[in-house]
Amino acid sequence: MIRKRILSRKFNRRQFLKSTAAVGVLASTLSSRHAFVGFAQSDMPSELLDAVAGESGELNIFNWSDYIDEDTVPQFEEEFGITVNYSTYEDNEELLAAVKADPGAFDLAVPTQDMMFRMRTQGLIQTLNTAWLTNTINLSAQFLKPEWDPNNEYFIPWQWGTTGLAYNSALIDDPRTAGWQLLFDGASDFSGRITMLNEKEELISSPLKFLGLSLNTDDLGEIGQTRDILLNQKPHVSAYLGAEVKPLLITEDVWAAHLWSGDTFQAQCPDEGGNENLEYVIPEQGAELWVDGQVLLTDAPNPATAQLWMNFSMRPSVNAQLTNYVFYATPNQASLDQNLVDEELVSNPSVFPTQDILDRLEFQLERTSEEARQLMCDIELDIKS
Ligand code: N2P
Repeated sequence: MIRKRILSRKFNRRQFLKSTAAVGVLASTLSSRHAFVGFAQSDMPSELLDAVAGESGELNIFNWSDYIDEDTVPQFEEEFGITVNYSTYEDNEELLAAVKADPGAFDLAVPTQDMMFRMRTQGLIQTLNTAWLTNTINLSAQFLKPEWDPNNEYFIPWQWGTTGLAYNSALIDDPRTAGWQLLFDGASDFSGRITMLNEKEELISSPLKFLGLSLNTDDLGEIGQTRDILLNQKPHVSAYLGAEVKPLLITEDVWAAHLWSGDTFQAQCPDEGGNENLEYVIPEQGAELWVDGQVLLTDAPNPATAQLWMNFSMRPSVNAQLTNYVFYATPNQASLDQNLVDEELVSNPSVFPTQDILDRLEFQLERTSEEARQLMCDIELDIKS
């Protein structure tokens, strides 16, 4: 069969670094020019800076692994004289457990929109001071007043993306790569060579989509059908994990993975020893669309400094730099309008899905049915035990 490339060419980190450096030059020219008139901090209200001055001078950030470019923290530290302690997690459950186990260890974290609901219900996050967050005006319309945060008072979007299928096109030449059938119908053909994401919301969403169902269904019969699919697949799954699959995809120990868009492109990146045979597919049956956002933890020791960071992250140049490095999509419309995001990313529908693709995608919302939630926990237990 003729193998159709999903990506016209592979992302190239060197090229991104070049464009990032160019942005850096522009930004520093601007800030030194405007520093004269106080530009560098003009987007930070003086009440915010005063509140920051009364805090410890440190900031404790808890974020997903491989989700920031290497210059962002040093830039913030240098501009504001803050020391950042940066820790990472691999999925939302790990984040939740860590925040509960050690309240006060972190100032801010970056859950996915559906985990934000859970954290809010459990009293783990607090409202933001929206008057301090002047750069919210830079956000794209779809992230202003979203269903999960109608007043933009809890959740400052960081990056967004999709959860789909990563596979090695040199090892798998199979029409089932068009969708979820590769990981389910094809599981026995690639036994021991496939991995699935660990978190139950993502794990159960994939067979729901494979069945043509909504990933937000509360119907117990529909959710129940995923149990058999996942149990049949289980003997062939080598692990349930997230970003840690990247080195295994690169070495070709794993041939196909249930994975997020940007992490797949990172594993593919030739300048970092990536594997250029990797492809990313948004399955034809549809998939999950998500946004990860920054939340202020209830026991944050430095709440003003955390909001200084959030406002900084919404500067067009800062958010574009993240996207250019991590290969996820920016929620910052001003970054796009100012052409700060590399064209190769903007024009790639696997990174910024076009409307016809978006029509097949769904955000995971709060599951209100207690029975449905319980059933998902039972299924997870069956799969993981
Ligand atoms: C970053 C993964 C974030 C994607 N490595 C999950 N929302």
